[in-house]
Amino acid sequence: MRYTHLAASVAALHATSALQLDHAFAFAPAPAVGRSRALSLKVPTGTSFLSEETIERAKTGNPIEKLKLAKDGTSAFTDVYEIAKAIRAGTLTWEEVEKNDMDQRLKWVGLLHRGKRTPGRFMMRLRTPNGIVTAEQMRFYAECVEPYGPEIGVVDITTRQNIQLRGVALEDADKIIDGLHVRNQTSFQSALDNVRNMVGSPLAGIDPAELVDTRPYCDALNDWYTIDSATGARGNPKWGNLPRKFNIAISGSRDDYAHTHINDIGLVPVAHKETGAMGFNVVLGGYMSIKRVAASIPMDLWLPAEVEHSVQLCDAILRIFRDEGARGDRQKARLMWLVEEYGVEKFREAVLAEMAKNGAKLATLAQRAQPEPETLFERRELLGVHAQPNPALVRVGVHVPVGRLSADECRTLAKLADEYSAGELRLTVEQNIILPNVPVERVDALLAEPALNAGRFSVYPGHIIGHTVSCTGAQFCGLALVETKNNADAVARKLEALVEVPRPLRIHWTGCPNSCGQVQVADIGIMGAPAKKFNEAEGKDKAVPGCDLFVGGKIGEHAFLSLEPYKKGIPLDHDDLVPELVKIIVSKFGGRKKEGTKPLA
Ligand code: SRM
Ligand code: SF4
Repeated sequence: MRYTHLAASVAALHATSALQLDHAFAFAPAPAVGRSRALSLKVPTGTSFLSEETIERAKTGNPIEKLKLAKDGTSAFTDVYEIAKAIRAGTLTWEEVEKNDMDQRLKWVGLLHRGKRTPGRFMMRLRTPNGIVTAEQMRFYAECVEPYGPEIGVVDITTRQNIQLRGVALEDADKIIDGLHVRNQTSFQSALDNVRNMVGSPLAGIDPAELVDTRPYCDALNDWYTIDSATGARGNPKWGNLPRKFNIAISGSRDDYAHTHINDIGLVPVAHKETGAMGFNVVLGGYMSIKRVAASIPMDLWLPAEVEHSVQLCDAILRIFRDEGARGDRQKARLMWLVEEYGVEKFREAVLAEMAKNGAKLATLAQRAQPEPETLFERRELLGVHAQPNPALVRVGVHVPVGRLSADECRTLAKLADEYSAGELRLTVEQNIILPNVPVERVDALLAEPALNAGRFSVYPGHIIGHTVSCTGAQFCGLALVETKNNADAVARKLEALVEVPRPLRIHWTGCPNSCGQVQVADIGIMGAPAKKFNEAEGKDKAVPGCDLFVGGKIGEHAFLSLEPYKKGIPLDHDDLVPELVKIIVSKFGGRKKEGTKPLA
């Protein structure tokens, strides 16, 4: 049986499901904003906001454009309730859900069908603005994934300081969404043609070298993007039909922990040369993909550090991108292509005109980019124990191997946060955790906790293990050429045992050229790729899982993307890969073989 999209029956179903929640998920009272979408007969869709001209281009556009015109992605805001309810009632199975809803439109509520690896099960991508989560939210994540078992019921910290829940069955999705909404979080509009998690500084508000506290910016931008201003509900049709994904990052210090250079919009904090007022230089168009990897380019605009201005800026850029961005070739649809089509100066003019139309003050718009500081600055470490402005408090960075958490581990982190950091946890784009505001007199007790010594977590994991990042890879991702997370963790441990390095060594793994694991920013990047190896039994070379290696990416001030592979087609077998990596670590990063290990081949 196929389900039908009848808004009235959806409304009835939703009303019932809100009343008949079982006790699988614990709920708190609903907050005033960010509640789940109230259903009505006539709701605007993403396409309702497009001009005739844009719709015409979409009609002859790529298959995703046609799919969105046939039925809007925003339909998922309500369909998810209908589908979940029907599956629970036994009147629908997941196999009967319309294929484009299953594999594409449900992405508008953050549900990504992992059809190739775990048919019928979803990854649910959340939005955690500035990467801040509470102990209570951590426990909720554990509760959500636990029923799916330890193999697929896991939680990942992502490279956008965000959370993904795994193993999710459709019949539970509506309850998880409601559970997130009452906790003032959402999974809405987190995948496909939507703006991703707002990335900020993981040290916001606790940093002696802070230039801007990024928290209010990330929160305001998250709400601007996901809350429908007409209804106050999560799910904003105004941005329901963009031409492509879109990334926004706000840096809070000279460290650029948010990676502004690889985001479509990056706000880089810098003081005004004459007035000394704090503000942001705006950079545009950074992105990574199979076909092209590009660092951001300066927009030559400085905005005073006011939340209102940053929302006006993003609103203007996103409106232009929504209506004018390419709807044909998806490989040429990211913001950079539109900026290049305009030319930076003309694009700047168009954005400022739009901001002025929306009420931005002219004095705000008149400023050109301000000079960035030239004094030496070393990007600071996030793991370990570090001072905060208040001498009575410290931050403690905890390594979470390749960002993967079991349900039990989520609860362990929640307990640590409750006991030592007033229930707060910070996520980093390196897929780790920071416990903020730990009282100095409690640090020894925290460092002695069994969870930080006997399990997978640690505060001092070592220069290599502690700085290994990995995308999802073949365990769950259908685009992956290789398995990444297990390999990344195992190889890091082997390298740590073999070599000493004088500083943290950032090794990033990514399972395919989409580069979700950002290999181009890494000291050493490992990207899944074809390789061949001599097969003894057959007496000839045979295709094996392999990788290309990238060397020399830089982050922070003067960031640099390593665009060309340093070496291609290395078999992923650790006997082949590890010696290659040791050679690179010794020759390029001042590494030294440890005593008692075999000499290099
Ligand atoms: Fe990504 C597509 C996972 C950060 C570039 N990314 C995917 C999909 C959705 C593909 C799929 O359907 O399976 C992956 C889901 C796998 C899964 O089951 O988790 C996926 N991307 C991830 C995550 C989870 C990697 C991780 O383990 O941390 C990251 C989630 C971030 C988040 O919380 O939203 C993730 N992806 C990135 C980044 C890094 C960043 O944002 O700094 C990039 C490069 C930056 C960028 O986007 O410019 C990135 N992902 C892509 C691309 C290439 C984009 C393009 O313009 O072509 C794709 C493919 C696409 O969009 O067509 C992609
Ligand atoms: Fe999947 Fe490729 Fe992204 Fe890794 S880089 S999560 S393999 S799309």
